[in-house]
Amino acid sequence: MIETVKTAGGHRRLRLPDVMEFAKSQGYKLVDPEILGLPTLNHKNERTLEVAKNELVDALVSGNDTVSRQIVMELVLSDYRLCDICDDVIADAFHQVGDLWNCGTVEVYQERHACEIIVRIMHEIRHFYKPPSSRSPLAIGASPAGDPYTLPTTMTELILRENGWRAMSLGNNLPFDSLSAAVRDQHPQLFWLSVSSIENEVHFIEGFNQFVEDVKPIGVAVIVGGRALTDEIRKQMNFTSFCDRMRNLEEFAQSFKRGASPSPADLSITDTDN
Ligand code: B12
Repeated sequence: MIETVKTAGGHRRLRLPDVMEFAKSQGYKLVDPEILGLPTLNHKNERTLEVAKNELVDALVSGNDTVSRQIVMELVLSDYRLCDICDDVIADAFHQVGDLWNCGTVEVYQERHACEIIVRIMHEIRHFYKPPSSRSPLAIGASPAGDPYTLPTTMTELILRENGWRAMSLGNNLPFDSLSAAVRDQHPQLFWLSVSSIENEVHFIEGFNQFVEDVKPIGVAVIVGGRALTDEIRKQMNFTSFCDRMRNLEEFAQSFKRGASPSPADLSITDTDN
């Protein structure tokens, strides 16, 4: 019932994503996750997302990567949806860390270290899901030049991969010319842009609309999100869809599970269409 791989020495081995998929699909709870290299669960203390967020803020601010990992992993191994964990725990914890920094309670190094801890945890969660097959739809994305934020684009990649996409985040701070080259080289069905910070609005809008024009012949759908995209800015941008949180992205991504071919006309999960 669980797929195995044969090692060079002839042993059959269970892979983590296969065990995870089996346990989840059959409704089993992991009793000793440490056997799989995961943190020990604290079963007596099942957390609500709100409690988990507050505990995560404390763990991140004190630079405690072990506790941060335990909090996030326990949620991932429970029945919570990954998109809710991303929106209501990780993103909201960072909003709180930002407020603490803003009022001088948290140092810049603590904020930066918190980002390091969470990026590592997100990369670890990636390995919980089966690697997408070469027939899965391809999505690539990034954040634009002048945008130093790494968490939102990494999170987008994770949610799309969980939902069966071959998703690859190209990173942050990337100029539109280079993003056009990536789309021309890779021919993805979906491109996402996460925008948390805009240096110059006029240049950004011009560059973005030119990018969309450049990649039009490839037929890629362009989905955008991020805190910097105000209503005013969005009105001037020619994207296919806007998602304001990972929950919206999941709604969209789920409709294209299992290698189905997406078309821009299907991208109607937006909170705000233009
Ligand atoms: C970490 C951080 C940084 C780090 C980032 C490091 C890194 N490696 O990423 C660094 C050091 C770069 C930084 C710099 C600055 N920062 Co800062 N930063 C933050 C902080 C604490 C967390 C940001 C984050 O990653 N959040 C987690 C993500 C996942 O949450 P999110 O962005 O809300 O994303 C959600 C949605 O927007 C959506 N989404 C986002 N993108 C996409 C894309 C798609 C496709 C989809 C579907 C959805 C989606 O889904 C996500 C999950 O729900 C925020 C606090 C905050 N409120 O976010 C301040 C914050 C954004 N920073 C702030 C400030 C002031 C600065 C600086 C000006 C500080 C300075 N004096 O230098 C600089 C500006 C840099 C710049 N060029 O913009 C202010 C901004 C205030 C304002 N009104 O604009 C904030 C709000 C802190 C505060 N409370 O004052 N920062």
